[in-house]
Amino acid sequence: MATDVRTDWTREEISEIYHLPVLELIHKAGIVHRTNHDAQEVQVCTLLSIKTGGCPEDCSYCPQAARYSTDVAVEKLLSTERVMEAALEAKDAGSTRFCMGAAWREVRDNRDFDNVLDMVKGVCTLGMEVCCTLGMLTSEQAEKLKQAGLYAYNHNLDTGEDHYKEIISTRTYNDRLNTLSYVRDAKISVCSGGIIGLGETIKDRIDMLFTLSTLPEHPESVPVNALVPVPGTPLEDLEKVSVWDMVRMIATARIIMPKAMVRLSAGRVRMNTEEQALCFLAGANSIFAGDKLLTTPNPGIKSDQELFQRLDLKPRPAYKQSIN
Ligand code: SAM
Ligand code: DTB
Ligand code: SF4
Repeated sequence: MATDVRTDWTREEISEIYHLPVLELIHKAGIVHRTNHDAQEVQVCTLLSIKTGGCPEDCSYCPQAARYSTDVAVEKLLSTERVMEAALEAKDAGSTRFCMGAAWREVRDNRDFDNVLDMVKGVCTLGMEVCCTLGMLTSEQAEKLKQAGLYAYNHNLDTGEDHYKEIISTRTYNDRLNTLSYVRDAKISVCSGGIIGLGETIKDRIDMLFTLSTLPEHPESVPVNALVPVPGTPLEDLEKVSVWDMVRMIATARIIMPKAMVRLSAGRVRMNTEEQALCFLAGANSIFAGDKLLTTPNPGIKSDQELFQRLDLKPRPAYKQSIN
């Protein structure tokens, strides 16, 4: 029962779950979580920005969009050596997934892409799950990434379809969905989630969860980010989302996509141990470690070690599947 994977959820059903009394919601999500995963395990992932800033898109939350004036300095693509150093360091610090991010609208078939393929091959040899987030792809580019050994591709829906237009004008929701389908067709593991705190309504959140959970197959990985408001971006003054909103989002994702890894992603710098514990109780089972996400601060390794000790958590191994 709790392990049924359904792709025919309705918005009404999702809304009903989202609006359950919050402790009831956490309890239900906890049962689904324990039926499908070892709830003591949390996967530790590391992000690396391999190409920073100067992005032509207008995502209104993003410090890397060229059109906003932020503190982010534009950098060209890192060398494969630099990337390998960072990946080794991440592995030594206990990470089992390494995600390389580029501030690109889309991948172009040029030398930079060839270099990224080399980076993927290199990081693969370390036995970590290799993930990339490079913007839009064609199906041929997805194939090439697969052949290089890419395990997962991150491409977020960010918010519900109606709200999307308020946040980004330089591409459409359908563009995002197309890339996700090329990734799926290339047999690459799909990572797709969103951000809360973009001024969206609860209906927008439910719309996003509906789209994710009614894809032909659920994403294997669903990051839930809280907006990190960055000075200079249009969303710099938006209010911090309440931890209860984060909990509702995580728990609902856990219940409707029981086997997915639900990642407590951006926003942990503004959460204390107790708040993060609530997110794990609600079914989150992964974090990004290291003192930087792509460009914004994240809790350091030491504070995460304390978090794991305090909450009796253990790192989840690479490539581990859900149980049942
Ligand atoms: N350029 C590629 C793209 O947009 O698909 C990949 C990198 S982009 C920075 C990856 C994701 O980071 C975005 O889809 C968004 O969900 C998240 N992100 C960016 N800025 C953020 C912020 N200020 N707060 C929270 N999440 C953010
Ligand atoms: C995701 O959903 N969150 C991560 C990862 N996927 C690429 C990125 C968060 C970025 C936060 C803003 C920054 O550090 O630039
Ligand atoms: Fe560019 Fe990605 Fe930032 Fe949008 S989220 S501006 S596509 S780097």
